[in-house]
Amino acid sequence: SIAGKELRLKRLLPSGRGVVFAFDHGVEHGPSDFPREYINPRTIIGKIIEAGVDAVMMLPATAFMTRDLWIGKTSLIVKITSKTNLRPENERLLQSIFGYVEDAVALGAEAVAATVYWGSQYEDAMLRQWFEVKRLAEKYGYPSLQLSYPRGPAIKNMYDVEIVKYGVRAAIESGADLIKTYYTGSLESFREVVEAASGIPVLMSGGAVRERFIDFLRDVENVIRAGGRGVVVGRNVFRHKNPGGAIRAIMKVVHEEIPPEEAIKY
Ligand code: FBP
Repeated sequence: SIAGKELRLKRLLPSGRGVVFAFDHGVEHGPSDFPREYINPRTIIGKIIEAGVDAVMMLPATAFMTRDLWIGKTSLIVKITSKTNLRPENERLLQSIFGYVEDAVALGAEAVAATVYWGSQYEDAMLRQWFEVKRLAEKYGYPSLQLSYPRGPAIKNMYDVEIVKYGVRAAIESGADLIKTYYTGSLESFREVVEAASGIPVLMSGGAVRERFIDFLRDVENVIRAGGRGVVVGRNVFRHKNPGGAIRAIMKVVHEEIPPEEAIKY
C-alpha cells in the first residue's frame, strides 16, 4: 500500500521535521543506562509524552506496556531489531528480531525501524533481517526507518564523513524511507551526509551524553541547518536532570529554529 506508507510518513513528520524519543536502551545497553528513578519504562515515557514529543521509538513489548500513555498523544515507531551487551563483544555486531511488522500494525504505529551495522561481519544476516522487515512494511503500507550504523572491525572511525555517507548511500539503496545516522561533527560535513541521502529524510542519532546539554542543542541546530530533518534521541534526554525540559528545548531548535542559548530556557 503506497498510499498508506505516504500517509504514515506525513503523520510522522507533519512539518517535514521531527523529534523522536528513542527508548530501546534497556536491551541495547542494559538497565544501568537509566537513572534508578526511571527503571520502570512508564515513568520516563509519561514525562516525555507530557513534554509533547513528536514520536517515540520502542520495541513492541515496551510499546505495549506503555500503550495507555502514548495512544492518541504521540506517534509510535516500532523497532523490530535489537541486541544485548551481555553477548561476547564480537557477537554484538549482529541484531536479532524482537518482534514483527504485524506488532507495529496491531499497535497502530506510524513506522517500523531496524538497525543495519554496515561493515559488520554479519552485514549479510542483518540485510536479510532488514529486507524481511521491509517486505512486510511495504505490504502493510508502513515506512521503514533504518538505523544506518557503519560499525565493525574494518571501520576505524564510525563518525568519519566518508563512512557515514557510505552508510547513508547503502540505506537509500536498500530502500530506507527514513534514515537515522551519526552526527559527523560539523555543519559542513553533515550537509554532505544529507546530500548523500538524496532527498530521503535524515535524522541525527543522539549518541552518548554530551557534558553540556547546550552542546547537544548546537549539534541539533547544525543538523537542521545542514538540511537534516530532526533527531532521534535517547540518552541526552533521559539522563538529563529534566527530561521534559530537554525535549522541549530540542523541539524549539528543530521546529522553530530558536537558537540553543534561548531554547535551553524552555
Ligand atoms: P541515543 O540518543 O541514546 O544514542 O539513542 C539512539 C540509539 O540508536 C538507541 O536507539 C540505541 O539504543 C542506542 O542509540 C544504541 O547505542 P550504541 O551506539 O551504544 O549502539
